[in-house]
Amino acid sequence: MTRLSPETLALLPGDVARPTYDRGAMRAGVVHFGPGAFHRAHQAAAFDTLLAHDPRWGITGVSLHSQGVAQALGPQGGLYTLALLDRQTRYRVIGSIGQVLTGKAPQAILGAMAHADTRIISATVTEKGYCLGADGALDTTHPAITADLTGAGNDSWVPQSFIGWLVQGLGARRRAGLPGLTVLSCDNLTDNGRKLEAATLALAQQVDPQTAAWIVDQVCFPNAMVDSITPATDDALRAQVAAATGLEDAWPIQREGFTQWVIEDRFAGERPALDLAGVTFAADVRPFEMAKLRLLNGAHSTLAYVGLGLGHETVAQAMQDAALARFVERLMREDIAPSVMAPPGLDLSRYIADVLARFANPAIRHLLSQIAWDGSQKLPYRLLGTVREALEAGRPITRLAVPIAAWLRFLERAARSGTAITDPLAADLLARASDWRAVLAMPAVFGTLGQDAQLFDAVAKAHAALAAGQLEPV
Ligand code: CS2
Repeated sequence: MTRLSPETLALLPGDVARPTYDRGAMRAGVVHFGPGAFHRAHQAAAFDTLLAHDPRWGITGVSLHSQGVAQALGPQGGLYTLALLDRQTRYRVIGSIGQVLTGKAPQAILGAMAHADTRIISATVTEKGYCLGADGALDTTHPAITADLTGAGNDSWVPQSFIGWLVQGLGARRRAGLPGLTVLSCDNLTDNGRKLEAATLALAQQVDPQTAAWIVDQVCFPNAMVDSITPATDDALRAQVAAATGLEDAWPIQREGFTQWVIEDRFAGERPALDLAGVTFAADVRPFEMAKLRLLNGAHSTLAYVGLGLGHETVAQAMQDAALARFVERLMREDIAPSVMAPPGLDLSRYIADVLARFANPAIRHLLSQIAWDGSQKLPYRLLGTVREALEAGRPITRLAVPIAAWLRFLERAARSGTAITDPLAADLLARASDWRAVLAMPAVFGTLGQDAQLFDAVAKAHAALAAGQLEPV
């Protein structure tokens, strides 16, 4: 079968959307770390829309630790197909990614970051890519950060961590006399821009104080909230895309029709006109982040750990389980919503109903096991902040303890059956998993909350209820 590429674009059927701009005239205004599915489903599509108006906002992707994306997109000239899963699936070929660099070419990465065309360095490196401790600050005991703390303030240093790369890339810009730029985090962390700013400065102050001062002066780190459900690519999608487009695509992407991107209006220099692609610029993104992380992602992780325990495979299947769907809705409405400050103009009750309808969408096969990845990194942002605030306000945490207990049981099952889990703390978690109390005592995940007697009690009850096949402790 013929491969998707700039030369074969014209073979696409008329109903498949494709770049309407001259890709040859595209310049790379963005260097993006982590060009995985979430980025390619969402931000790259927004820039693809913007490129029809302004050729300066192409993207150079950077995959530090894997070759897969570069290998898939290289022969396709950066092109890939996005399947939009609505009542009727629509297909769109995205052209905004010009090239993908890998960690094997550090000088090329540095060259891209310190290029005059680059105005934004953005990231979807997932929670663990930030190397933060439970307090949200840079974890200086993290092996990649320990290595980067010996980094030199010159162009030959090859950093290990994403934070190290930011310090190095921004340092190279400073040394080249280039202006600062905007560093845009698009990951699911509360206060993502501020946390990234603090972590970058913490490392820069140690290894390159001149660059640290320059960052304070010249670089902005807006907060941002990104939302679109993006199930991982599988062979079924590859086959579906081949059938619909007539071309072979090594790595197509799929996402739900819904998409939202809210960016804090805090740019260094020019702000791209992403509003043309439906992006909202807001003075304060925190209320949007909080509503999304606590309600949507909190409920997602609950469905994942409780649902897997009940033998469900996908989010939509778990939502068909009436008792589980009812439990998740009550959790959102009665336990999470009171800790969420609604963004201006957003009706929380309506938001909850919309999120639940998105979860129930039968057109989306979103594996619970995908959401269950990296629990130690996700739970603090998705559920533990809500628990902490509920405790402070004297609200009950009976139901909030259920997803925590379900995660502990998920770890227990994995340890017992010898199944590998994806989590940067996997070894420690699995070593402790046979006794949930030992996991709850891990400060790297629970901070001081692990010592809270009320939480301990609620988790014990939830754990016992789940073991007895009940969702709610009585
Ligand atoms: C999911 C998210 O995998 C997960 O942990 O909860 O990726 C979720 O689909 C997105 O945040 C939705 O915007």
